[in-house]
Amino acid sequence: NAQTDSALALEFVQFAVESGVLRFGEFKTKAGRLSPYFFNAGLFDDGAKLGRLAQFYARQLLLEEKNTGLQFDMIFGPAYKGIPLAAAVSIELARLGRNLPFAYNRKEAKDHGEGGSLVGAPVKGRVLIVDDVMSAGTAARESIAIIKAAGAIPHAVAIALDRQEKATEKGLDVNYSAVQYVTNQLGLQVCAIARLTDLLQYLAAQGDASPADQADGGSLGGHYQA
Ligand code: OMP
Repeated sequence: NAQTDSALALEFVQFAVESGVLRFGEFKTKAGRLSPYFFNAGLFDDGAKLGRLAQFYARQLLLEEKNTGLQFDMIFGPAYKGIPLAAAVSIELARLGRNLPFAYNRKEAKDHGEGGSLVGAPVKGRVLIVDDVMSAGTAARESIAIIKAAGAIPHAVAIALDRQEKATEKGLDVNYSAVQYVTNQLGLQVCAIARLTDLLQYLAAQGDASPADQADGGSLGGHYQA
């Protein structure tokens, strides 16, 4: 699964830093972990940035297709942040000649109108989940459950950034990464445009030693899992 292309990854990290999406400081993640950096995909907040972001996802997906034979029948964007991402990636893939059905969920089920909590194309076949970041893997597990409940096959997850952190089970850290968990135990292919190691490489190349020095296993609170 280590299909990350390092030139593409470094180009992407630079784009994220320049867009203010990737920031350094002191943050707490959803899993309650302290982190010296945070990736806020909500700050790809104009049409040009969103379009460029979609191009990175599409390039990564085509690379996975070439290297691993990745195939999928439709695209799913989990609420909320996955919705514009999956929409933008769907548009970009169609532009590249791969037009596929697209769906997303709402967080609150609707009791009138079309009803249900899924919107868009029928969720069936091999589904690609498009989301922003994987940390402990909780968001991926939730999307997988939604797709299974719809009777479809969760097949792959495309993310912009793999933080390379430990998975959690019942709220506790385990000794393998979230990506390993999703890949080996849940059977999905994980496609990340960039990973923490690419971010560290980018920082080292910038000659900005401090965040890279900080971002070792220790200051990542022991959650880093290569
Ligand atoms: P997990 O569910 O633990 O894998 O965390 C993934 C989610 O955490 C993402 O979908 C975001 O909502 C959020 N997140 C970020 O957006 N950027 C980060 O750098 C870190 C997190 C996070 O809270 O872990």
